[in-house]
Amino acid sequence: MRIDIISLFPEMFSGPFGHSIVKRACEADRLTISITNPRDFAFDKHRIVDDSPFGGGCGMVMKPDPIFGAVRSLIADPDQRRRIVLTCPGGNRFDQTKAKELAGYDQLILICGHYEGIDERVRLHLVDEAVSIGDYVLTGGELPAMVIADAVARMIPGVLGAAGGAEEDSFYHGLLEYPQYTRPRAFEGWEVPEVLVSGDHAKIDRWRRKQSLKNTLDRRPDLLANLSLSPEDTELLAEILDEKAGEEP
Ligand code: 21W
Repeated sequence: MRIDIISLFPEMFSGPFGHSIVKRACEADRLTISITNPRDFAFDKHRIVDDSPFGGGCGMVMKPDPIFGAVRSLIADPDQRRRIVLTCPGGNRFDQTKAKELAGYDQLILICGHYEGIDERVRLHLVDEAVSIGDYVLTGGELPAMVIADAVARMIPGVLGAAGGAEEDSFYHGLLEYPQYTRPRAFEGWEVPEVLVSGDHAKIDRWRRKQSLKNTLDRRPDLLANLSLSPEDTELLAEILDEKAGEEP
């Protein structure tokens, strides 16, 4: 897969993409990440990429032509499966389902907005979809693009090594994760749950599934509402509810 990021601040990406699994994915040739600066597609004397808004108002708006030029320069094969995504505070909320969906394309082009916004013709005539990473205000689309690229990269088959597949993730199966422990077995008097050192793997699986269900019920009941539970899950949930009834008489 190829991820192209269009940004006026290419330096911002060297840190995050110089580390972590994204770097390993690139080294393994599963993924190519490339940053393109729209300024390289501004052909006036001062290479201007922004201008004041028509109709008045404060702040600057990104001009459409450098962004169209940058995107067009990145389209090598018109028949490729490609998605052009604009990072935008008002876009569709990015989530794990979207990450998985975007990982299915051959090429993902992420356009980072900056300043007060982008000329609307980019959204109307260039972009397939606008995406937000949550309800808080950032200074630009660069951090969102990094978040999206990271989440998409780890969904590419073969990118996650033996150390933890995406199949085990929280959200992947719709539940929160179970608690994890490592050595020492007793730390400052706090012991690791007995079941985890029992060696009984069926029992351990059942305990973990129950903890996942309990965490989800306690902290994100909205996630449970959207799941179809197996008969074992239903049984575990009944146990959890029984235990709760016992705790709060
Ligand atoms: C913040 C851009 C505020 C524009 C019309 C009139 C991308 C983001 C961003 C930013 C405004 C994302 C206006 C979560 C985010 C992003 C920068 C407001 C003012 N419009 N996800 N006046 N949060 N943020 N525009 O901030 O580009 S994805």
